[in-house]
Amino acid sequence: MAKIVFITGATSGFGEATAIKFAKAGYKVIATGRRQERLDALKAQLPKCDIVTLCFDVSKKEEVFNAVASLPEAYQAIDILVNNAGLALGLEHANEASLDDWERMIDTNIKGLLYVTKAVLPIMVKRKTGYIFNLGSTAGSWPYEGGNVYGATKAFVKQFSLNLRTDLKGTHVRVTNIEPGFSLTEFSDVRFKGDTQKAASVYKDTTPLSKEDIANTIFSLAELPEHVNVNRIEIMPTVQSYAGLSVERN
Ligand code: NDP
Ligand code: 8X3
Repeated sequence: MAKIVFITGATSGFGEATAIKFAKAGYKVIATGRRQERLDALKAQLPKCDIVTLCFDVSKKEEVFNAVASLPEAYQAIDILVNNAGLALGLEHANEASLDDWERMIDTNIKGLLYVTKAVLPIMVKRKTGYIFNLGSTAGSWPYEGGNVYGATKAFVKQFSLNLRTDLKGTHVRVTNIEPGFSLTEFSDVRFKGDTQKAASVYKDTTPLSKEDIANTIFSLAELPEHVNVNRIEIMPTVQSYAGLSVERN
């Protein structure tokens, strides 16, 4: 029987590429996001695949629980959850950053991920099988200027993933925190609020990870035998490496 994978943020970037990867491999895919037209386009480009779509905002608790409850019976036994929906807003230093932006990142990256997990986890625990992928980031481990709240939300995702894994002992539900570095998606368009020139400059003259690199990683982990759990995986493009600490000079 085909496994069922539920993906948040499947309208773009990692989530979209992950939906395509699993759908082409014969999984039943539940693709979700706020932009229905993108979800329709995804389904239309894969006419031979088994895809259902759900349009909801992960930061709205009721929408999340109603969406999961609305799944047709044939899609209810979710095997894999990819908690991918998320965003960064702004790159200003903390004293100049927008409090509204901070709240939206917390509402989406932290609270949204928790709502979806809470809605789906009982299905997995009841069936004593499942796999949850959370999209963390290198920003959850490595500070950078302007990463203030975005990085803090991803540090939350990392520690929540590890704690979740700990709580799930005995349930056969696996958890992996996926921690990508520098990757080309719509992430920077969103971060710089539609300033496409600024967003494009982030990826100029270098080779970031592609959305398919992350989709392939998630797919490979999902195909590992059930007795194997990769707890965290940090992935960078070869062009990216660790920076030094900064020093103020007179
Ligand atoms: P994209 O902007 O390309 O995709 C983000 C996805 O999240 C979209 O499908 C968007 O869908 C969805 N989304 C955002 N807010 C909400 C919301 N409130 N409710 C439902 N869906 C939402 O970015 P990426 O693919 O790069 O980002 C995916 C994840 O990967 C994020 O969690 C991001 O933080 C993380 N990440 C990204 C990295 C990068 O450099 N690109 C590196 C490390 C981690 P819609 O707008 O239709 O709702
Ligand atoms: C995205 C990677 O370095 O832009 O999570 O924060 S970074």
